[in-house]
Order: sequence, then structure tokens, then C-alpha cells
Amino acid sequence: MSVQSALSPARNDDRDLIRDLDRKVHWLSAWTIHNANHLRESRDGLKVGGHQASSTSLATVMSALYFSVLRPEDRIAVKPHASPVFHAIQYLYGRQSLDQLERFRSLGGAQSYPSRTKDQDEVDFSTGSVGLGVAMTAFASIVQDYMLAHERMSPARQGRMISLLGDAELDEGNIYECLIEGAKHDLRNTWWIVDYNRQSLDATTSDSMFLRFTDIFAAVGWDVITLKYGYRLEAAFAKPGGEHLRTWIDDCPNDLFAALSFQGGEAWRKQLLADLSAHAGIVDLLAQYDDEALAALMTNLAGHDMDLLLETFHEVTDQRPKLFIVYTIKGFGLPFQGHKDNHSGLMTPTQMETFQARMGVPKGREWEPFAGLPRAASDYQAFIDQAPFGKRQADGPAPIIPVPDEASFPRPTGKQSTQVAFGKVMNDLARMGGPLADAIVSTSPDVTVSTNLGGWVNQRGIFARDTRHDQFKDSNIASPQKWLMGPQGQHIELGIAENNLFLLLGALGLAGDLFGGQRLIPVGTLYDPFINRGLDALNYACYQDARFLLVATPSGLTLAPEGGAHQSIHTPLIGMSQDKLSYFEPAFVDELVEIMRWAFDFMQQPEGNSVYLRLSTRALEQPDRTLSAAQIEDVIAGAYWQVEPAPGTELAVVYTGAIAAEAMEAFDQLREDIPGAGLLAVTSPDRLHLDWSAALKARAKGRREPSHIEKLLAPLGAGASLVTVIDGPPATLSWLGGVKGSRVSALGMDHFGQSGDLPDLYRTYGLDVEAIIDAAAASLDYGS
Ligand SMILES: Cc1ncc(C[n+]2csc(CCOP(=O)(O)OP(=O)(O)O)c2C)c(N)n1
Ligand SMILES: [Mg+2]
Repeated sequence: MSVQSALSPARNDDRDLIRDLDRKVHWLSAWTIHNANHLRESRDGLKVGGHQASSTSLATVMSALYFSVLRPEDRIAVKPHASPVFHAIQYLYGRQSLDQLERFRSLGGAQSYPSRTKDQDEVDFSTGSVGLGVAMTAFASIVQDYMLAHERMSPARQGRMISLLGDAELDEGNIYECLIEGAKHDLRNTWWIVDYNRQSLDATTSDSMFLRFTDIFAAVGWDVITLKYGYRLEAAFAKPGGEHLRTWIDDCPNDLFAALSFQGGEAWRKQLLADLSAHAGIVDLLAQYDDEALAALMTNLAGHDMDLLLETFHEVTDQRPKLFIVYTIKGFGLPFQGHKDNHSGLMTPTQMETFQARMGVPKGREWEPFAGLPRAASDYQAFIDQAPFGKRQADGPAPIIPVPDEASFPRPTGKQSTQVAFGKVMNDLARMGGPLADAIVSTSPDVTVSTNLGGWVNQRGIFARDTRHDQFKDSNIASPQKWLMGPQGQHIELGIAENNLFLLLGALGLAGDLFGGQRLIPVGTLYDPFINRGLDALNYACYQDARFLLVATPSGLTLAPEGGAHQSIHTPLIGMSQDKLSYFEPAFVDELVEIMRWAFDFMQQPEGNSVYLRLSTRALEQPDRTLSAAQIEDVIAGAYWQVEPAPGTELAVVYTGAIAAEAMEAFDQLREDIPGAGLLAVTSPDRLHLDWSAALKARAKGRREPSHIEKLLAPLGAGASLVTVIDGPPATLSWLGGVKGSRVSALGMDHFGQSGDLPDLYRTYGLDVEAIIDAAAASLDYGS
């Protein structure tokens, strides 16, 4: 590792420059946090925070990468608490403004954790919820392979997907789910670089875990490269007595090492003499260092040794996935280095002054990019201008893929469920071909067949980097599923790990942005109840504004015999409250078709977002109708009158989803007594509510345009009764009462379901025809 590879562009004189820039990165990241906490005006008296210890722990690794190792096509997920380091580096590259740094963690300023959507410098992957950004890089690498195999990106753009993570992130289970998936998909071009400071938020972490990590990662085909000691320590180990010093450090518990790092040279000497003075050479060896030099020596871990880092990273020439375990000290070089409570520690103004003097930064020139460094500013600027990462250029938005027009878009007919119809639309799209079908990539965590994607997959195949045989087909065993696997496949089959589904959807949904200009149209399926399992990853994908179509099916009580563990209840409220995800729950196939057609386009629009379809296996008789353009608009806006109410009516029945059958039957009976009653189909409680909410806010600012639901409910009489029904939480629709001051009787699922058939379950949970009629009668009675 000591021989610098011929590939390395980091010549020795460059290294001096990189070391100087690294010093500046240490300074700027600490100063940005200091400014936010101690210098900027505080209006609320709250601590702003910003993690000086976590930042300095990783700063040298990041300087090595960004100033020398990274290529423009590499994509990086930076551990959340190193955000100040990231912004400081971007600032030196001229890609982050002083204004943003000065406003770090304030409204409109640089974000506390790197954010693709909110930061103004170019963040490849947002991070924050630990572990997710790490796994995201592995899925991005799989997506890169997909893009290459499908010739949707230039091979010259192939990069490494790099995660810079904290060691405590390795406790997150999603990491290991992702490792297993990676092994199945021949993961490559992925580097995970662990800031191995052996501290988490609360404490020092368990000893010797590095042995376990090495085993775990090696078992799934990763190269594990442990970087423990810097060159200065290695040199000391080579001196007489040095081998005892090495053994001592190797055996030193994490908490003792951390405590001594905090205490400094005198404490190191005392401890080492107490433990080692019986060994030959040790006393002489230690005598060669004064206290300050001894402290510097003992904390010379690999993660703070620029030469070692540059040489190691530049030496990598193959594509096997790499885990670098880089030993570091949390808070390195700061007064609280190694202290177990330093996670949110901040230097005091006095400590900052000492630090500033040590870093050689002149007073009043704290923000100047190269102030106080030994060479002329132009030398650093020239170096940065030619650094490989500096050649990175932002791509324009990927072109929009046209969606087949109304006339040619598939339209399944006959009595069927929305789930079956979804499968048919996908199947027909695959058959039709064209730009949309070619851009679609589907994925599912082991429920491809049971969510009706089988037809699509039969036609478009499963993605694998190498062609693989289907043994059942080769053996002439009949099966409706043709699992042809190869580079041209358009379905990525996952194991049962819903977190992985959402992370992959996130990576697929960013493909156009990450890999230079051609988008994919991801379609992911899973059972609706298992959205919960991957919820944080779903939120994470949306937070990054990745675009995908999520089809969650079956849902609700309609999975009757499967029982309460499979009957989703609260997913509609997830759909309503999840930002950047529009939730639809159509009852009929013609609605579904229009929603899909719209969604494939909406997902691609700058102001669009992802779309979630909550579907069902319950087959319904389909209405004999052709939706007019106005009705289609209403379906997309979230609701339409299936039966218009008479002006001033006292009752409307409102339903969402497959419970339409009960709602319609109850409605027919109620109309015998109340002929003017209306029947409202709500196809998207989410869009309907969002629009209403926006109209209310606009109204507060003087704009009068009514929302879609206000227009729809306008004919109702004052104080009319609404009976709402959904196979989900009643709160999904109960807000409708607030629109016009209507009395609401909201039917839905208040409790866990159980096994049964639909009539029994609908009766038990108060969703049957009788319950709807009773609710209407009670509401009308109550009002009279
Ligand atoms: C999912 C999640 N749980 C909890 C947290 C709160 N948290 C932030 S940092 C951290 C520990 C970080 O330790 P490590 O990853 O080792 O980072 P470092 O030591 O470099 O700061 C925790 C628990 C979080 N950000 N995300
Ligand atoms: Mg740590």
C-alpha cells in the first residue's frame, strides 16, 4: 500500500496542496457551525447545533476523495453529520455560496444534512435517517448497471457509487438486507467508507466489531480494507519496542482509547508506562516524544493520514464492492476529541479562538477560501480548477417520455378487480411496445406474481447482468411464468425486504438525474399492508423527489380470508400525509386506466411527484359508461358525482375504493326515501384534500377560487348529512364534513381485521349495506 499507483494523480507537491486544503476544510466546517451557534443572531435562544466532532472525524477522508480521488461520474452519499464538511468542500470548489454557509441550518441556508432538493450545491443523495443513504448507493449501482445494459447511458459515464458512513450506521438492519440483495445482483462499483471512530451518539461502541464486519462483508463478496494506523504510528511500531506498542493499541478497549485521546499526552504516557514499561525498548521509545508529540502519535490513525488515504483509494482499480473500515477519532484535533459525550459538542468561543490561532486563520478573514494557507491563493485555485471532480457538470432535465394517447392506451373490460386490471394494462403496454413500455422498469419484493405483474414480466423478462437459464422451461415443465433473465430484462426481482423495494424505487426514480439524461419509469408492487415495513425508505425516496409508481395491492378487508395481519388499515392516511406521493384508490377499471395514463406523465413533470395506487382483488361489475373529458379531469382531481345530487339535498353517500358495491346498493335503497340524494365517488382523498387545503390558505390571502371539493359539494343543502365509507381509516374521508359544514357519519376500519368472508367482515366492522343505511338514517334523524 505504500507504493503510489501509477494511476494516482496525487503527486507529492499536490499532496501538500491537498493537505493545506484539508486544513481549510477542517476550519471552514468548524467555523460554519460556530457561526450558526455563536455569532449569528438567535431569535429563539435555541441551540442550532451542527456536529463539529462528527465533521472533523471524516474531514480528511473527504478531502482526499473530493480533491483527488473522485471522478466527475462518481456519486456520493455523505453521512448526515458531515454536511458542514461537504458544504465547505463545495465552497472551495466555488459551488457553494458564502451566503449559504453563513445561513447554515437557517431557513433557506445550507441544510443540516445534505439534501438533494433543498441544498443549492449538488447533492447526489440526501441523507439523514442513518443507514438509508448507505444502502441507496448499492441500489444506485444496480440501477447504473441496468442503464448500461439497456444503453440508456454512455459507458463513459459509469462511476462508483460511494457512501461515507458513520460506524453506528452499520447497526441499521437495512444495511444487511441490502447486502444480500447486492450479492444476488452481482453488485459492483460500490464503495462504503466507514468513519470508524467507534463512537455513536450515546457512547463508545462495542469492541472488535470490525472483525464481525469483515466476516459479514467478505461473506457476501465484498473486499474489506481495514485502515487502522497512520504512517507515523507504523514508523513507531518499526522502532525497537514498537511491536509492544502495536500490540497494546490492538488490544486497547475502545473506551480507554477514546478517554486517553481526550486526556492527551501526559495521560497517554502514564498509561503506556504503567502497562508496558516491563517491555524492552518502550521507555526509550516513549522518551523520543514530548507530551504533545506523543498525543499526536497515538492519535495518528489512518483516517487522519492523507498520504495513506490517497494511496489506498487510488490503488483500487477493480470493480468489486469495497468496504473501507477507516479508523478515526471523533472530534479529531478539537478540545473534545474522543470524549464520549462529544456527538453534539460545540467549541466555546474561547476554544474557537485557540483553534483559529492553531489553524493560522487571520482574524476577520475567517470565510476567505485560502486565507492563512502557506501558498498563494492562485496555487490552490489552479489546483482546484484541474481536480477531476471539478470537471463535473450538471445534466439538464431528462426528456419526457410520451405516454400513449387516449385511443391507444390499454382498456381492459368486463367484471374484474383493479388489481387484475392493473396487470392487464401492464401486459398490454408490454405488448404494444413503444417509448413508455421501454422506459418502464418494474420491481417487486417477491410478490410479482401475486400482484399481477406476471404478464408484464413474461413479455419483458427479468433483469440480470448475465443471461441466465430458466430450468423449468429447459426441462419443458409447464408454468405460466416465463422467468427469462438477462441484460435486456425490465423487471428487477427482489427478495422479501420492502425497505429494499423503496430504496430501489428511489434509485430508479432518480436514474435520469444520476446517470446523465435518460429517465426510467419505475413501477413497484407490494401488498398494501407491507408499506409499513418499508415506510422510512418510502419517505426517504419521496424526500429526494425520486419519481415512481407504487402499486399496493391487495388492500384492506378485501383480503378477507388472509386475516388481520394482511388487511391494511391505515395506509390511506400514509398516502394522504406523505409529501411527494399522490394517493389514489379507484373503484372501477375505467378510473384506474385514466389514473395510470395520467400518472405516467405526472411522474415526469417538474412539478409532479410519485403516485401510489391502493388497489384490490375484489372483482366489481363495471359501470356501463364512457368517461367524458370532464369526468376524467374529476377522477384525477380526486372525486366526481356518480349520481348528481338535487340542489339543496339533505344527503350524500361518499365512498372510496372497492367498497363502492356496498355504497351503491345502500344508495339505491336510500334514494327511495330521499330522491335527491347524491353519490360521490372519491378516487383520491389525497389530491382532493390537498387542493382544499391549498384553497383555504389562498383564501386567507384574499384569493377566492373554490377548490374541487367545494365546487362538488356546493349543491348540498345547509347542514346536509354525509355518510362516508372506505375500507380504511374513517378519518380519510371524515374531513369532508368541514368543507360545507355537513354532518358526517364516517364509516371505516377502527380496529384490526381478522379472517372471514367479505359479508361477515363487512357486517362485523360496520361497512355493509345495512351499516351505511343505518348511518344515514341516524344522521338524518339527529338533524331533524
Ligand atoms: C434512523 C436514525 N436513527 C437515529 C438517528 C439519530 N442519530 C444521529 S447520528 C447518530 C449516531 C451516529 O453515529 P455514527 O454513525 O457512528 O456517526 P459519527 O460517530 O460519525 O457521528 C444517531 C443515533 C438518525 N439520524 N437516524
Ligand atoms: Mg461513529
